Amino acid sequence: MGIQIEYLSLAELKSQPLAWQNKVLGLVSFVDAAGVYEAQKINGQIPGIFLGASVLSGAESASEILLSDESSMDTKQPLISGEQGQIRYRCNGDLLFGVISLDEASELIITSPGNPFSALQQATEIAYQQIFTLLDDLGFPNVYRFWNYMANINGSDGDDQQNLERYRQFNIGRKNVFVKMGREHGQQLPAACALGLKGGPLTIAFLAGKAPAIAIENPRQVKAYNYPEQYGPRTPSFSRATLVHIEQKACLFISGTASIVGHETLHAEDITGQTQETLVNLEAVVSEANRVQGGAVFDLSNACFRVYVRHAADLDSIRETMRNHFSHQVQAVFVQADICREELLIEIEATLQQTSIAHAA
Ligand code: 3EB
Repeated sequence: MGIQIEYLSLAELKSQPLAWQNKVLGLVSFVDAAGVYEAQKINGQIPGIFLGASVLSGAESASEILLSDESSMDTKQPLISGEQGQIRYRCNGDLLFGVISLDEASELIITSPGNPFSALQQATEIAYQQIFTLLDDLGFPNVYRFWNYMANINGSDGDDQQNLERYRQFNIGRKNVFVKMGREHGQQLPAACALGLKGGPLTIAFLAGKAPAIAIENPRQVKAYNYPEQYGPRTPSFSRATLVHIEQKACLFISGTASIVGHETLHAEDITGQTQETLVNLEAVVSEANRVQGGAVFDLSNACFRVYVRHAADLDSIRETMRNHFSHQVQAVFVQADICREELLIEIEATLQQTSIAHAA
């Protein structure tokens, strides 16, 4: 069964008929902190994350929704919803979407004074261990995309022995599980994003499937899993995008993309420079995906962008830079979030569906 990706406002999401909700594999949605509780009541059956992140603009596409595609033949089969450990998931015959939230004060986490492992590292390990166990149990071996959100991503809460930045603690936990569970295949890591929110538990969403995925890298950037040690003792386990063919339709899941060339952050304190560099990186990832695909099936200018903005005051500059780049208004949601390097002011992600069947391989 195929996949279809839609973008809706929270109000539209709430007003969809049950028949529509029954096709939803899952969703990632931004809601002002005050709205999170209300949003969570939308449908207990749909695994979704409602992130308390201020929507600065583009609320009409604040929810990214992954639907099981109706146009395929075997659509009569209902989706299966389930829970395992702290995970809630939904799947069809080919795809599984799941979410897990772990409070760092959870009883699953040991915070005795002698424990050298920070609460965030432990939460990360528990979450990823549960995710890979579920995927092994249910037979969805390939992860296409991870969404990672955590509080205070640039802080160092003193909980860690070396007083590491929390994003680096997260990277240690993630890498430990990838290695332990045989998922650190170098070239074939999933696409991902990792953002900081004002508060809340470690929250991870994931999309996995039976079809293999092709990891896409950005020729302008060092592979993140090969970053030098200056960015932390363990490198981030993700690739720049994953290309996957689901029911003959090509999909490109583009990771959080920022103003990094080689491994270095460029344009510190320059929001226009960072936005331009990020767009060049996004274009480079899309060209690389089209090269691997063997045809121009992906077009960045048709995307719905998820734009993470560190300083709300930068919104207008970012929008202007994007308008200049694309020479037309693009669909985008802008949310306030912290990026995983202190100097980064912006990160952009997108999911692309192939624009033309004619060019398909
Ligand atoms: C970068 O390119 C920016 O740790 O999963 C982007 C996307 C970034 C995903 C992750 C980090 C992650 O290194 C940061």
